[in-house]
Amino acid sequence: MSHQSGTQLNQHYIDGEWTDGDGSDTFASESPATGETLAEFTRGTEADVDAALAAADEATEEWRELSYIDRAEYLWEIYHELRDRHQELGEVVSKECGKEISEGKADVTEAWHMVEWAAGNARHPHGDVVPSEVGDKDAYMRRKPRGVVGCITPWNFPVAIPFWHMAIALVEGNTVVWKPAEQTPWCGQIIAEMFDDAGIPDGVFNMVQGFGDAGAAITDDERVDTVLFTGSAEVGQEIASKVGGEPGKLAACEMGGKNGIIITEEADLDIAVHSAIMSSFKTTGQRCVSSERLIVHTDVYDEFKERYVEIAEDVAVGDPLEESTFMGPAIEPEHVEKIRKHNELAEQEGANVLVDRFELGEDEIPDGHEDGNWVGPFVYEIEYDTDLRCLKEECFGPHVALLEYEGDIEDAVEIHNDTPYGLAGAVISEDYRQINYFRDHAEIGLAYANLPCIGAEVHLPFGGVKKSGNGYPSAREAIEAVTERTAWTMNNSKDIQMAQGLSADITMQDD
Ligand code: UN1
Repeated sequence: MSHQSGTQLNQHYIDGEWTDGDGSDTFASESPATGETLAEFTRGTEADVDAALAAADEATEEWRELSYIDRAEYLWEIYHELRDRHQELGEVVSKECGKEISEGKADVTEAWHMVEWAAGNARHPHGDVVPSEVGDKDAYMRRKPRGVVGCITPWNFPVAIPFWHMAIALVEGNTVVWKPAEQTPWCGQIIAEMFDDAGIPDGVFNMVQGFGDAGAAITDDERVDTVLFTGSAEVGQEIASKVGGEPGKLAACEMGGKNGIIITEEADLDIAVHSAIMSSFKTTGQRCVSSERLIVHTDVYDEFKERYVEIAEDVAVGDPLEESTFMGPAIEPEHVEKIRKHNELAEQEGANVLVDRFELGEDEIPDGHEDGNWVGPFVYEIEYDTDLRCLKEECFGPHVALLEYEGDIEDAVEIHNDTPYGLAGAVISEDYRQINYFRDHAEIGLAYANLPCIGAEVHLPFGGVKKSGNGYPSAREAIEAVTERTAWTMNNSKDIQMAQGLSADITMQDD
């Protein structure tokens, strides 16, 4: 059982030990739904990160000597614990990050799916047998762990995303230094306890609780070989550009989106409304795959608008632990302010506001939750213009633009692609030609047809293009970011024969 919540100060996990670390500052995990303190944590310093990196560095040699299958055994322990504690951990997720309970539990399910994928993959081939141009040569692609992997994870999937990063990094033979999001340290604590319970060797897994300064100390350190980051575009870009300047170091960053759904004149409007509501308001719009733009054909615009607005006016905001809740609170007061600014920006840019539940009525806020970070849907229509900031900047909240278009799917996709981001999107249509046009031309990493643009499964690549990512999505592709490839060629003959017709003759001066 976890020694989390309550008055006790929770610690870092470094080199197989729980430790207060070097600093004296502490911070609290606060419930977004009530404002109450859930637990207290020590705040990591550069010295703590230094100790964690030293431990991770030291542990690499022994860890990489284990077989894939032996490394995966530690993850299987965690897999079972995640499953056994599904309800309990789902509730912790909902309490700490405010997602309603089905989402809290889905976060834990997504975590064990990723652990299952990574640990199961230990028994699958990890390289290629490659034909050589020369008959007597054997050629292979082999993989080696990169070494120390620094993981920086966001609050909105506080159990799933840490495992996207760490399950794969560890099974592939790397050691890890992880900083959980400062908003969800309790989830971080429980995950660290699971690694401790699983008996993972000292130094292989390390967790430092803290803020951006601790994260920067991880990403800046030369002992880190790969940085895995999921979070905001601002921080991701900073990490990617800094790390890009350091030879031999790699950053795999997954960032946000300004995701769009196209609803064509051939759409089934039941599917359209359902998909759009899910994509806009699940997780209170705080998924990197949430949709903030609905691009709707003029022929179906009025009917879609009426049906969508009716639900957005009424969708249940409330206590995340109640099953009847659709939207929980926003993560923190600063984020409520950010959402307010985005709503105001849309109004300044000429939005016609259709739903404004930013300030919820007293009767909409559950009893005893008056200090929560409550926000409701904000829906507006605006004439598409490429210069509008409200159509380009990610709000990360329940803030949605309706854009009416005329013409064909080509016109809709042009509007769809007119953002600096490229993470997720959907097309709603009964016409396969329109669907396939979207599939082939939408500039995104996660594309859906007749579905919401949220809810990707873990064994698919997850990542975006343009400002949304730099090309190492989770699951199979994340292996590229945490391993080195070796081209291994071996001669079976006593003669040396070269590829490309290169002469292997050594000629002497008097030949
Ligand atoms: C995120 O939005 O930050 O596809 C991650 C999904 C989830 C992951 C979302 N599997 O909605």
